[in-house]
Amino acid sequence: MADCFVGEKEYFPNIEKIKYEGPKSDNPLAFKFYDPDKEVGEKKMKDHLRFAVAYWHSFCADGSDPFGSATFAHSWTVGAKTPMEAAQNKMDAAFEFFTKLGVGFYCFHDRDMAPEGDSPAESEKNLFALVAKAKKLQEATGVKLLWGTANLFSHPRFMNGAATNPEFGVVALAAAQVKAAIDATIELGGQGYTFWGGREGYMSLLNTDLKKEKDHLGRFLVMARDYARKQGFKGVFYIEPKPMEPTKHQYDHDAETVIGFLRHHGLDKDFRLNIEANHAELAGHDFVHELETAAAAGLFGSVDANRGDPRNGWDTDQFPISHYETAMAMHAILKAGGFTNGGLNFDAKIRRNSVDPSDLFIAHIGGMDAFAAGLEIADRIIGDGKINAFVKQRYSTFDTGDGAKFGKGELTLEQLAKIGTDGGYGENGKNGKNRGIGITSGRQEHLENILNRYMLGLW
Ligand code: XLS
Ligand code: CA
Ligand code: CA
Repeated sequence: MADCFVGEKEYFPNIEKIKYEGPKSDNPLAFKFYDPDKEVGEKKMKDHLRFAVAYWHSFCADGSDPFGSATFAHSWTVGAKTPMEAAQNKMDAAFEFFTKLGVGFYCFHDRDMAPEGDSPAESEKNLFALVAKAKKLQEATGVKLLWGTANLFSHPRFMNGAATNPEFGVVALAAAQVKAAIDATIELGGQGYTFWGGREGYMSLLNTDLKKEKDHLGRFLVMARDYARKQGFKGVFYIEPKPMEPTKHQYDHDAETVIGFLRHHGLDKDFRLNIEANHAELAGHDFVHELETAAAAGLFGSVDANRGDPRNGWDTDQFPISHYETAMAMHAILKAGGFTNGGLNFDAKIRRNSVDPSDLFIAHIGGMDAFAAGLEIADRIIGDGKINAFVKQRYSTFDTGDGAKFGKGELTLEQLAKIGTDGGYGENGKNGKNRGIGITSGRQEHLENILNRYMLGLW
């Protein structure tokens, strides 16, 4: 497969480019639903879904967890004489993987790509050596950068936070890292830059000045935005909400919280939300709730595609497999106009006992198929129109007359109250057909049954 790897060594030698073989295929290394060039509505599947691979889980994680050591023996680290050599090999493996899988994008943290040096200057030098290589590999393969970010949570210096750290020196070191990661993202033509507030939160209010920390976070993001724009960054900034873990409380708690924060700091023109399914679950929300909340504010941007485990409340970052969830998500995304700069980034990791090199491919294939199926179901929902027509009809009393005036803000409370008393809407049980106005079925079960027919293609 000489066209699928550009380094000297092939890291996945027994795996060929993954092809679409359809739902009846028994081949675990083939797509069952994701047919990249298939037209769905007005776009090809690949342009709707804009899949990205997460560098960190796929090429950096070693299978260790709090109870046990590494289980993955990555072929790209074996035999490397220095951390920089290992990082170069890892990048060859990553681009071979992207190409064989057939994704258009990837996402990375600075420290995924290059090892930390002995000083900020050395760390930056390491990063830019790898950025130069990534640039060549992007050109050779056509794979693009969806977004870049800085890892402001792994190093012990960030144990009390980065932009919200109680020590100024740590905030300054975080700035050095963010500045370099923004430069790297610009150099690689990144379409976005993400802030996930790794440890921007608190473990105890007894030792925390909450107001100061939140002010510092806002100030830091304004500075980062201004710097990136000055350097010519045209992409989108994202905040990725998460309610907890690793801190007890993260300031970017959920979509609604982040929307308020962005507006408060005047960041809502430059920032959008990157919604992660597992984080929604940790916040006690459905994935689709977070997507619709972001979209309703005009701030939907991108997605970290994964799933949690509803039984344990951890950030397990498993690959998405539920067609119900992906259908609801794609319906929300299509209603919001689809992706522009964003995409579906698989922020997901294989389990630590998935040690066969093919497992990484199979996991991504499953996730891509789940979203392709979700896209088709969402397209049926929209194309057939029954559900959306019901919703439109449900609010139709606001389309004309006084209802429309209310929507446009053309009524005072006195006027609205007068319509209530004199407008002929009746009292309970008198003018309404049944038990009075407002006693109208929400038809939830009926709509759920329609959805299930779309799910199975039996509409
Ligand atoms: C961790 C986050 C992280 C961000 C990128 O929970 O999901 O991986 O997506 O820093
Ligand atoms: Ca994430
Ligand atoms: Ca996560």
